Amino acid sequence: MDGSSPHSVVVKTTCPYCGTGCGVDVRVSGTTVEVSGDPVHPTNAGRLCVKGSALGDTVGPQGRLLYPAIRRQDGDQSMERVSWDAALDHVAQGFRRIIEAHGPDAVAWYVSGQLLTEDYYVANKLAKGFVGTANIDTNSRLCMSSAVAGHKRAFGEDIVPVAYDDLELADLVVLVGSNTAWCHPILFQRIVKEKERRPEMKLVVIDPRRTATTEMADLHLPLRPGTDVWLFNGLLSFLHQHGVVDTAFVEDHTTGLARAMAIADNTAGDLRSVAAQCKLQESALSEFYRLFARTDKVITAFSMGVNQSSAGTDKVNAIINCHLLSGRIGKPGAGPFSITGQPNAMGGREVGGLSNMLAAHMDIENAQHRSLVREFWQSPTMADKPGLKAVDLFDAIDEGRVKAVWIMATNPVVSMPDADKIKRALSRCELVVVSDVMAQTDTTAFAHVVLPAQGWGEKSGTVTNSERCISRLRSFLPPIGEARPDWWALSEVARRWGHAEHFAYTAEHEVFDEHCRLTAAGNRESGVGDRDSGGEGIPRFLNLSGLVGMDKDAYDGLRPVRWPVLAIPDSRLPIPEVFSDGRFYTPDRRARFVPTAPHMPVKLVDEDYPLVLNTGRVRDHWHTMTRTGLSPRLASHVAEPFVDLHPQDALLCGVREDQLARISSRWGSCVARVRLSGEMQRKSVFVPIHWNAQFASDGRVGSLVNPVVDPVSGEPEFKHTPVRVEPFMVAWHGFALSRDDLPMADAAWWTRITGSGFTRYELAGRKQDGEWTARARAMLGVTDPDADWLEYEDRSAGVYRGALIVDDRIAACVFVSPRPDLPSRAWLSGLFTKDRIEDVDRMGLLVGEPFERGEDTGVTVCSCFGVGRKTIERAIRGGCHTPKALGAKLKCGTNCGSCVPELKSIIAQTLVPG
Ligand SMILES: Nc1nc2c(c(=O)[nH]1)N[C@H]1C(S)=C(S)[C@@H](COP(=O)(O)OP(=O)(O)OC[C@H]3O[C@@H](n4cnc5c(=O)[nH]c(N)nc54)[C@H](O)[C@@H]3O)O[C@H]1N2
Ligand SMILES: Nc1nc2c(c(=O)[nH]1)N[C@H]1C(S)=C(S)[C@@H](COP(=O)(O)OP(=O)(O)OC[C@H]3O[C@@H](n4cnc5c(=O)[nH]c(N)nc54)[C@H](O)[C@@H]3O)O[C@H]1N2
Ligand code: SF4
Ligand SMILES: [Mo]
Repeated sequence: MDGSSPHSVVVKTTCPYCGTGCGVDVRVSGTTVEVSGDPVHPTNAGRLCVKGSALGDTVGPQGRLLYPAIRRQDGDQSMERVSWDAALDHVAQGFRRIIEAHGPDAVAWYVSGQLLTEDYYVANKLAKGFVGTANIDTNSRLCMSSAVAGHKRAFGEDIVPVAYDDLELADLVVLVGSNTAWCHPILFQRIVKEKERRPEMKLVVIDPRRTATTEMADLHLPLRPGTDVWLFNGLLSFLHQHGVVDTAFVEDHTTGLARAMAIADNTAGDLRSVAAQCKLQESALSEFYRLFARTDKVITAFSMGVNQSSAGTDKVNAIINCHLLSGRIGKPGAGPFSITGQPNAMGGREVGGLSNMLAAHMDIENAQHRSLVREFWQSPTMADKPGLKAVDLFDAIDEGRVKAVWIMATNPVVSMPDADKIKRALSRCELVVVSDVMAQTDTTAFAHVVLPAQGWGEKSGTVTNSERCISRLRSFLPPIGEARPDWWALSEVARRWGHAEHFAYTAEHEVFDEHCRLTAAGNRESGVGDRDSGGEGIPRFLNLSGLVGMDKDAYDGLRPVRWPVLAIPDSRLPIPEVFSDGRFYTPDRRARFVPTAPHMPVKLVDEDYPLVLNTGRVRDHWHTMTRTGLSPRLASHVAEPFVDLHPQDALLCGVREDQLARISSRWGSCVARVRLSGEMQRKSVFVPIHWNAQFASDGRVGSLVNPVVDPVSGEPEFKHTPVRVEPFMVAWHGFALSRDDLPMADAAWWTRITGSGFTRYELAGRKQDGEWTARARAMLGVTDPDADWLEYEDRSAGVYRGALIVDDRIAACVFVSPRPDLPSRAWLSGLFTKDRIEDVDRMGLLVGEPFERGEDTGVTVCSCFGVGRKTIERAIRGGCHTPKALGAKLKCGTNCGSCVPELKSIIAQTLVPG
């Protein structure tokens, strides 16, 4: 904290969204929280993307889980508020009863990369060291467990060998299965900025879809989904054939080349067959291979298009193989780079949050590692075999083998594959405990006990970003309701089980210190140039010995620091580039080439399910929307769930743009608005992951997803599920904006988002009986016959408009049509900010469009400055033909830059003649 005056205290903290890990400066005055980028944070140097900039909108009490509660066993089974003591007694007794009767493996934890390192450490220690079960898995299983498995196979330890600075040093950045522009915006901006400075730097994007990221690329390879292993085997073969081999490095520091090479040559030995397999143009593929071959400083960065696949771990190793062969690893500006999704995905890996890991980068299956950790923890009953991975864990709950589960900081009813099965599993489970910050989520609906956790701004601890940089989250707000830190709740249960002295933490820094000491324990890698263990100990690159012994003040003052942090006598010595000495963490200290035999992930596409479902993220929402759903600024960029298809597939499925469609797989179905963006290849459809029962009647795409997993990592195949798409037939489309919450009884389909001073509902229904006045008034809850009620109806056309005015302000409005051609929401939203509705506004409401030209700004494109598409189109027609010119006139794209790719594409579309 640094305070120049008592009125402007700045708290330095870290953004709780993506794994980029930007530093945030917070100023609190009264009830307003102002955020800006931390100018001295090494990650973002003062910048924030739109989600980061809108953090202030998400810290209020709205929707928060305020008190612990237990489900009543009788009557309506509602949740009853109880004291923390009573709730924790209930949890401790319930778990103990099940452990005593059925053994430790009958209980489980399902945790999250959104926990802080301190929470994660305590959860892992409690389960593995004091209950004696490794049934603690995390949503990181769904996210980057393939990267972890790939790193371990190749390097012997889960090490990310690249830092963000390397991206700026690289001459070629290859992004594989990563929509970085939307999902890691500040990282992407760093690449784009560097490319502007050095136009010779090249960006290649490998993604079946056209995305905001491909929009900025020099070369986009829209490969057939799931064919990455062929593509990188082909590259390995190509490099070998063209002599791009670092022979000295390969001979001295690797093993396994011959087998990996044989597989690559056999499966992808010639360009033509790879191009055919990946459905790419041979010329484009060859351009990429040649570019890769001739560029020394190349980084291959990858995320969910690689990891979330039944061939995920092989995809990772196929990429790493190419870097090992060319010796492009352990050098500035070169290496394979797994970009992590969640703010603390990396911290979770450090404390061993996955069910097949131990703590501090040690292995649960290694007896020497186990005994070190057992001794360190003074553990009475140490788990000695890997626990269940997420998909298996919920199967075990479904089958009654696991009878109690404690879910923390994740929403599996939405985010797991085959998500309807998760509902069934939780409804059968004897004891479901959920720790969350929000009261109503699809998962808390199944809880027997809910425990309120502290949210961002309240909680305190550390997170580690994609480049191994540890940053502090600092609290700057008092906890809301009775919210407590997650590590505290876990420690209190441990205390009730008689382990008080081992969980006697009074504050976060004590947990962090213990974690740092464990990374140093038995880790003889204590200095630069002295990487040998001398035959003793357990050498690990993860080493935080330099952070051991911090008291609260030192911890509070901790600046962002990238590990390893070594306690060496001369701490000014620079930390070596990872692997720069060519020594890895396998028993023989050599890296491994891993043979990767390609196979198609999707075997099930057939006449019934002819399309491949790809799922992923949109720019302004975060996962299940529990927090971004609170921000009007973030809500309007993409206001509804959509299904994006190729126009020809849409034709074949009988669905039309802007109509609704049902998407079904063998596992489940959802309903979304049809979009024909031109970004999809034939046979592929894309649906965003964010919508769920809190925000839509039928929007949970997780219910469709094939629960098949990668055989090595256990990561599910989120990107390729066979589906079909059909029209969702309705008689009317509509929307309502209302200051009060509305019941959705009249609609066959609805979605809901937050606006400034209102909630916006998109609606569709089956019953069209012409009685719209009564229906509309009932929908908006208008009972007073003398209410100031405006309406327009054209019965023959099926068009209806109604608005309620209270004290000269608009209170609610509803618009209905047989087609989705409804009035502009942007214009109507603006009316809710007016203190007084004028006559022209009343007329506009009746006519269904603004009376004054220019009042309709259109759908939000730039969320930072609230600039809409129509405003942008007008400026383009007025002569602004570059994103820069638009930025100069309207400011759009000049803050976080996430909308620049969209600005480019709007310019192209607007300037097309006709
Ligand atoms: N706005 C926003 N940002 C986020 C998040 C969020 O919810 N919202 N979540 C965070 C988290 S936890 C994560 S994990 C990251 C995810 O970040 P990303 O991985 O960038 O995001 P996704 O949209 O899941 O998928 C990435 C891309 O993989 C492509 N893809 C699908 N199949 C294949 C394939 O077979 N091969 C290849 N090469 N590509 C394929 C998809 O078309 C998609 O564009 O984002 C983080 N950042
Ligand atoms: N179809 C499909 N499904 C996917 C993916 C995909 O690409 N496609 N991606 C997968 C990936 S990569 C990920 S990471 C997951 C994410 O999926 P989830 O983890 O299920 O999503 P979130 O909405 O982030 O859930 C976090 C929950 O924790 C709460 N919370 C926030 N902070 C705290 C805290 O400090 N303590 C506690 N106790 N609770 C807190 C939030 O309110 C929220 O309810 O989704 C996965 N599911
Ligand atoms: S890129 Fe955006 S969401 Fe990610 S950490 Fe930075 S500000 Fe937060
Ligand atoms: Mo993730």
